[in-house]
Amino acid sequence: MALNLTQKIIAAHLAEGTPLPGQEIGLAIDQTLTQDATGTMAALEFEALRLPRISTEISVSYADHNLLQADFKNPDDHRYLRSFAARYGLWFSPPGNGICHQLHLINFARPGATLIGSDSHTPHCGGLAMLAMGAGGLDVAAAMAGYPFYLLCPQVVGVHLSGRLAPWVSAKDIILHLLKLLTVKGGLGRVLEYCGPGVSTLSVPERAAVCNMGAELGATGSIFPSDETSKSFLEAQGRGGAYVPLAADKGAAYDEMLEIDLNSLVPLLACPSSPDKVREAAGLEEKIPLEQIIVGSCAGSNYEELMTLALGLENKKVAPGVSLYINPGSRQALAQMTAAGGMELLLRAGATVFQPGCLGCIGMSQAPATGSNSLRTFPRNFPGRSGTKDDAVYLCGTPVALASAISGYISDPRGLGEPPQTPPRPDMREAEALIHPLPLEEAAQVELRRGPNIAPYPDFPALSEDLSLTVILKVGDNITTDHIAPAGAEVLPLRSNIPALSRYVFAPLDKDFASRALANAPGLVVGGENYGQGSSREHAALAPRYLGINAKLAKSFARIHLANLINFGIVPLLFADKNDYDRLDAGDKVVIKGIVSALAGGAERVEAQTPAGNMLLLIQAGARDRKLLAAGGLLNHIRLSSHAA
Ligand code: MIC
Ligand code: SF4
Repeated sequence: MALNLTQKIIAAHLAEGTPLPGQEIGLAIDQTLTQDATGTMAALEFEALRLPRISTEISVSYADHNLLQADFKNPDDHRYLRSFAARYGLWFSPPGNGICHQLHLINFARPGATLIGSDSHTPHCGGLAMLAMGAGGLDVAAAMAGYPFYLLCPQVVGVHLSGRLAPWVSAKDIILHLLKLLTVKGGLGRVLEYCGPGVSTLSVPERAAVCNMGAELGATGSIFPSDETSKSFLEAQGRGGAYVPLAADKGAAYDEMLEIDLNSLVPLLACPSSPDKVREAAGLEEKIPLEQIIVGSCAGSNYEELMTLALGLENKKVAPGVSLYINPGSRQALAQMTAAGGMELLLRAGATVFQPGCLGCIGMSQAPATGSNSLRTFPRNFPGRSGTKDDAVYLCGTPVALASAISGYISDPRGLGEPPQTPPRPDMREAEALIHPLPLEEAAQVELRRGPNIAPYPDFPALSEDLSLTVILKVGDNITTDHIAPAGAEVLPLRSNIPALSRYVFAPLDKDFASRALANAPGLVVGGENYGQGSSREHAALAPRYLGINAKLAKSFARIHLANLINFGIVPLLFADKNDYDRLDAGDKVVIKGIVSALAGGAERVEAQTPAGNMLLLIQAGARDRKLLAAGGLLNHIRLSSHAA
């Protein structure tokens, strides 16, 4: 049977289940990545499994998010991660080296392999024909331990590309176009597989940028074939041996097909405060004055982008009143841009160059001023994520950022004349500062160095048969994990200290959530559609669980958040009749009897008694998920299974 590329990689890694869309499957995982904001917890979880060493082909621990050193917490966590990597056989990428996805693409990605990462933009490496997916830290810890990664087998949407991007139209415009078409929940349960003659016109970094922001569609993954362009990219990195040609078989079928004529795309941007509020840059001139522009993030900071900006600013100045910040994606890109003369051009134009890393994308510095507009080449702009309440963040590709930096307003780059020719990437591989895994005997001697901010991992009891829950909060559609477990410079250093972090749960929406949840436990949160979209942070499940939230009831859940809820024993429930959403309010008591028996018996629905009468609720959990939920979460389940064995 003719297979598409996604089906081929799934078939080659199938550990459990039948690979039919919607069925639960387990996949063998070749590589994992973690970053510091989610990785410390993932490392503690791996430690809890009490194994001598990781079992993957490659696992890498990156330090890229928590870069500010305002006190001991972030540097302590980095020291712990470095010792964890040395002890258990991971590569370690120290702070200053760059953003995990940019680094993984150049150093480790290989066509045909599977990758999961504790970061939602892990699909970036789909640009090199990997099946790369975001996951919660506990799932990544389990994969490092050699367990399969469980997910619902996705539908595969073929995205047929024809033509070629016009001058000043960037790869970012391809994905912004798709976001406009499909919205932030349009990719749910799907992998987007790019194909057609337009593929060969895109470089590997451009393909990766498109795959990266597939996360904003809620997609399970995004993938491009591997071809001569992939080969040259790998060879330039000294990794030609990793190349294999890979594409869908002739005549392979897709569950759905989309067509994009690249010639027809124009410069786009996403308006505040959702990546799918997309409109054309043209027509906005003079309308949106800017005080800040940032070129950076995993989706917009490689060598070619930095050089396009630098060459475009040659003999020009950044508009008065605009701060233009550059956050290089990697040390290598920064060194390449410097070697090609870009650094001098940027400095002469008045730009400020920061260290490689996530920085303002996750509110680790670079917060915009009150009441100002900020334009960023980042993947997401959820409300308040920049660190400033009521922020107005616009997202775009590098050409729009360049034109706007010169004018001081959001501008269409097509008025800039001929685009500059970017010189080929200088070879700057020696700039990389990756630390190799240690051999086993040496590794066993390494002492783990935990700082005082690392709190013991909380233990959770098994699920009770009867639940009498109080609705602690009711929220609307498209609630992000940035609402549930906010990021930013104040909170991120607490990611390895759940008691401290839990005080901030839902803080952007409701300052008293944590104290109310603790006082009224066990609790329930009621949500709308696409609940938990955005980042992979398992803290958005773990911290509410710590506050006594036992169940979440929504109209629909985002994929990674759903998996995280199950991993920490929070029962995910759906309204059988979505109109019942209107019948529940904060403070209501919801009683569900016999939930453990319902899970064990495979029941698809349970009845809940509420002040508005009885309601039917659907249990959104597969056969394996039900065991995890009954045990009180994945770690409890693993412990129970290993005792039984
Ligand atoms: C993000 O872009 O939201 C993050 C910060 O990279 C998160 C991970 C985190 O919360 O640590 C993600 O994308 O998963
Ligand atoms: Fe870092 Fe932003 Fe990319 Fe998340 S989206 S990995 S915070 S650069």
